[in-house]
Amino acid sequence: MTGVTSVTGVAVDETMRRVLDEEGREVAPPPSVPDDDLLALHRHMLRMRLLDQRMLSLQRQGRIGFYGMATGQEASVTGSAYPLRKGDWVFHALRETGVCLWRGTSIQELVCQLIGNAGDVLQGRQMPMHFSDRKVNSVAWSSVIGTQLPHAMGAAYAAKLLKHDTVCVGYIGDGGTSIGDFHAALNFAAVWKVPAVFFCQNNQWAISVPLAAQTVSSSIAVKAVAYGMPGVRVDGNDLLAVIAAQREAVDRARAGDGPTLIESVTFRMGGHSSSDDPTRYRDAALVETWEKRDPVRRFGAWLRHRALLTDALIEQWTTEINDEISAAVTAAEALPPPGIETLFSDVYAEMPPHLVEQMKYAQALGLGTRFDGAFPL
Ligand SMILES: Cc1ncc(C[n+]2csc(CCOP(=O)(O)OP(=O)(O)O)c2C)c(N)n1
Repeated sequence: MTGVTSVTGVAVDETMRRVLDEEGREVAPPPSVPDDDLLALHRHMLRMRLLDQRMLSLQRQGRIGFYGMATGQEASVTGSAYPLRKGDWVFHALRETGVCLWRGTSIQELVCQLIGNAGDVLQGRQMPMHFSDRKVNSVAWSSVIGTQLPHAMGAAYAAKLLKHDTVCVGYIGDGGTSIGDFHAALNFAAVWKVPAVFFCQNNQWAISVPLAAQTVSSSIAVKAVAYGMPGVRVDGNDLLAVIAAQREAVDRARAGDGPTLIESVTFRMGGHSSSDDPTRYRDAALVETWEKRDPVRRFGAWLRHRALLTDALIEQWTTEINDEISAAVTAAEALPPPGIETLFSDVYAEMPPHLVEQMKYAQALGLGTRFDGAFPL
């Protein structure tokens, strides 16, 4: 183990933790997860993968404006969601919509948000893919990267003051760690010993900027040493290793022992978003190397060694998921834009008379809202 110890005596482990090798063979004891959950976790990663393919195709057909894929990062996303309880809070960004889906958001709700229609839980007020969902404790986020971490830290501080038994997980990318918010959040979180986990998906790229141009630290996990909190480096394409690391950090936070920084080492297989062409700035050979580390295939191989997974099951899931996506798209595309009254609602507990008057006027004119543009991000 390569390790560094902070002045507070907190150890930072820079070894990349693994449970499975790239062929899906055990190299360390797996975390305890019931068989039904193991299958549900695999199905969820497959669902994320198929959803990405279908949504990208929808974007290319001009039926949605913008999409951000998590292809290649399914284990990192799913494994970080699994140890959380229903009442925990997630402060995520573009790459972690799969966390919401795991926690109960439907694909139809996501598609409605991508269109920004009457079925959108955010009522068309956010950019496509800037998804959040109150019913699964996923907090609204902005495009400004890194902002999720101070929000997570603040909410965790509130939870501590209120003596709530909840953990707040703030997600960030490798690029986001260069933002001042990363420092502010980690510093305060450690000083106040709040129940937070900072989960960095190091997917090696911040749009076209590679990690080496982002930081010359030996890892992202090692940055935790300066804040006096544990830093953990985990193979983000190894679902079981991510579950183990996240479970340890979440349990630690819930026990009142303070925050943890997790660096989940993974790779963004696709473009930064549907507006990006990664072939312009990175080698095909690098992408091929990471294709061999596919997280879905790796976990699937382990399940097969244990005789839990079969081709028939994969086929059945693929059909079910594709049908689910098709039905969601059909239903979402049939919905109208958000009602004009949503322009006025949710600002005041009781709408002031002048807004009531304006709303009635807009409704009488039959005004509607519609956005058909493409986003340049
Ligand atoms: C403060 C800020 N600077 C720049 C941008 C433009 N921008 C959007 S996404 C992105 C890269 C983010 O990379 P990373 O944090 O590694 O997360 P990833 O998208 O790879 O998951 C940048 C630079 C932004 N949205 N906010």
